[in-house]
Amino acid sequence: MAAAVVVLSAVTCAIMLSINWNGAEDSTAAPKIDDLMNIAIVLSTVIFWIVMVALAYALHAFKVKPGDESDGEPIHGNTRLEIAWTLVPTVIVLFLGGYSWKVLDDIEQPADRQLTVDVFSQQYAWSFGYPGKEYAYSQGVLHVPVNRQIVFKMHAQDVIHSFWVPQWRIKKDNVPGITTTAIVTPTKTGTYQLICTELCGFGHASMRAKVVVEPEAKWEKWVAGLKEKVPTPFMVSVKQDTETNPEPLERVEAE
Ligand SMILES: [Cu+2]
Repeated sequence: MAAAVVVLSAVTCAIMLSINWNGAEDSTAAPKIDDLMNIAIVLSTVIFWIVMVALAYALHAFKVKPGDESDGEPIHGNTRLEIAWTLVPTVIVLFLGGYSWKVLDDIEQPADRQLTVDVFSQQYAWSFGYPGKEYAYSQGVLHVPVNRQIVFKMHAQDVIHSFWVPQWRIKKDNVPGITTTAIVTPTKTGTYQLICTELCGFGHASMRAKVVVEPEAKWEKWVAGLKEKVPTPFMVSVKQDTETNPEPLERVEAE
């Protein structure tokens, strides 16, 4: 049985780990999150096969004999086994919890020269505000500089949406009334898709935006060329958002 678990786990892990689940790793967070996911895959695969092999063995070994109509024997249980199947999952869950905590902490470590970008989500569109540049505003397209830590402040206008650029790995819900934050450091230039990944209504599937990661000088030029300013209702929504984000208040008053 142990040999069966080892062989089946090895084959399944080889297949699962060879698949590139989330595309290129284009942020500092991506390799860390992929490592975490790979560890979770290996652990779940081994547990899956322990359960399956034990189940197959039990189905075969304890099958009732033909003609046997008697009740099963009353069995008290197996204390050692029960302790084992309580302790082992507890240790695994605590390990994964602790490891995830460390990964998230690493990813969110504040870097020098953070850049804050406001993200406005509504049924079914994304738009963006660039502070420090007189609240320059872009709709449907997000530009960010490469190799700079970006703090995305999310402001949902109606229902819950979720911010996700697969190649960055980071995914964050946008919740009405609350400012949620996602911290991302893109490491490669290129064009990506921002995808809404929380079912938000009829047009959810088409709620996407273009993301351009470019060298900082090019990004500055692009922001400087933006004509629109963040519309007042959006600035108000920033103000109405959570009390944990006092910074935008001044920006509303400044407007
Ligand atoms: Cu959506």
